[in-house]
Amino acid sequence: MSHTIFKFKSTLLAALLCSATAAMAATPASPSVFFGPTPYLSSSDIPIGFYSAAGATVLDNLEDGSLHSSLIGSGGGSVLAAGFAGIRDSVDSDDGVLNGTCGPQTAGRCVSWFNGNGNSGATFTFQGAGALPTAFGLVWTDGAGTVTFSAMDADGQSLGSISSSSFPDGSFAAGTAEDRFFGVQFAGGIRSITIKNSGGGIEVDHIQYGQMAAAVPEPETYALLLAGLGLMGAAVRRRNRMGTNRALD
Ligand SMILES: [Ca+2]
Ligand SMILES: [Ca+2]
Ligand SMILES: [Ca+2]
Repeated sequence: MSHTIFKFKSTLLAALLCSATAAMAATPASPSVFFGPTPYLSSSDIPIGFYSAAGATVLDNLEDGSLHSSLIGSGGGSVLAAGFAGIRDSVDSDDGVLNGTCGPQTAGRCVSWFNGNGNSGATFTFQGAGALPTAFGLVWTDGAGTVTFSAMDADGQSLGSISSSSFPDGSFAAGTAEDRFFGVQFAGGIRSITIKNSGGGIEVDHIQYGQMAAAVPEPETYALLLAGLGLMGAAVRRRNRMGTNRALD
């Protein structure tokens, strides 16, 4: 008899634990989180909390004249190498000195990604081996009008977008005070990011990705886990007591 009761309780406990696990699994993936636009003069301006403690896996400043092999750039632009001295606008630190500029006055350095059509913008798609990035960003360095940053998940579904028109200074020189970081985190993996602006051309730099810090479980998940553990503890206590009673009988 007691064996049957124990078996019933074990089944009940297993069912309860299963339902708690199912509830955890059924919790929708955390939504995407957008970062920026925030001022960016060097990699030390990556927003706190954007990457896990390991930092960026790849941060491409384009100074070697090509896009990192784990990325495909599309939208009509390309790496803007030497020869476009009048319009290059790179991240400030890429010439080795934080001085409010990185551009034509610095021979052979200050390389950016440029598209003469800001409306087409620039898309960077991850094509590397292994898991998709869960944190993916870049730095907008020049353009005009309203700037819009968006992202796609592994299946090509939109992860949303953010827009702002408050920071472009309307100058095509290499000033860096307007330069802004944009990024997105998504635990389910990010396939690509896109940035566009509604006026003029567009320049970007410091295309970068990595893994976001592990998500902190929601309070409801903790409650379910604790409830499951509590049930298990109660069942064990009851089983021990029954065992003691039987021994006394
Ligand atoms: Ca500089
Ligand atoms: Ca650069
Ligand atoms: Ca700029």
